Amino acid sequence: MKKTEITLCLLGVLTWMTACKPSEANAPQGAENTPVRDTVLTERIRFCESTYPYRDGLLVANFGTEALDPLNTQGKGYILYFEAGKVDTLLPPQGYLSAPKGMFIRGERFFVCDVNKVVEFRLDSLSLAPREIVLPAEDLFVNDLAAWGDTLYISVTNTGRIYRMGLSDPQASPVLWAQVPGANGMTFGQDGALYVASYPADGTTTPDNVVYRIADVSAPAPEKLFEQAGQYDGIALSADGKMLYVTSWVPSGVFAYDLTAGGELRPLDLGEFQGAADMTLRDSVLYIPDLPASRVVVRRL
Ligand SMILES: [Ca+2]
Repeated sequence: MKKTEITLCLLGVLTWMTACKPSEANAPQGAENTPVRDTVLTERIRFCESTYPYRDGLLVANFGTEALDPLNTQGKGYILYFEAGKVDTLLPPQGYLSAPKGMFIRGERFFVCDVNKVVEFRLDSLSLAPREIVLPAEDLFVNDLAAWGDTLYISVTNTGRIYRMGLSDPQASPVLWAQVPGANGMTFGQDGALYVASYPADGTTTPDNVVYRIADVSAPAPEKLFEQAGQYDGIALSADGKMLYVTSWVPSGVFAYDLTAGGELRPLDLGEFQGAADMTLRDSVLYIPDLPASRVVVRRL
């Protein structure tokens, strides 16, 4: 599929979702329908795909563009830092980022997924030009990052590829490691199993769009965790490793899955989302970016 076709497909889904969903302002206000009150971050946010814990606060990655285009190359992307009710700019728009997505920090190394590449900044010298780790041309939806030991894993949604790259060698290059349909959000369990959320880049959900578990990174064999298909994006595990949380665009919302008991996904009562993306779970608090709505919903579990 060509880049423009993928863009149009994704934006078609976004337009459809926006058109079909009641806005919050129009939602029924009866007592039984009163939405649960959460903290909602909006200040200086413009199309936020991703959140990441940093120091005592939260990083939020923004496209900064006029229109929502996850494959744009306008160079208006920027990273905000929220802490204790205040917002600062960690990385201003300087042309290095266009549609920043999944982030990862190891020491002073700060990695950000961006369209066809991973951009690596240094936290101790953020004004320096970053290193660009460019993936093959067909890998357009470079999406998320997760590490186990000294190995960084990089997901690509449209090709379903997961690359791995050594962190001990600062000049290492990504090597193809595994294939998971629609590979989007990733997180590691304490036992070293990798969980991968699947999102259909062409907008058409198939039975393959579930959450996968890769039990052994030394011999990757992705297995479906459950059968309930969706358009899954963000993924996180509870501190005790027993509960898995995923965001989904269609059906819309945030869902919990009990890894011990199995069974069905359970929707969390968080109100309406236009597109819940790369969330963070930290100290029993979920930070859920609503990408098209340019807001981050904060909910204590
Ligand atoms: Ca994502």
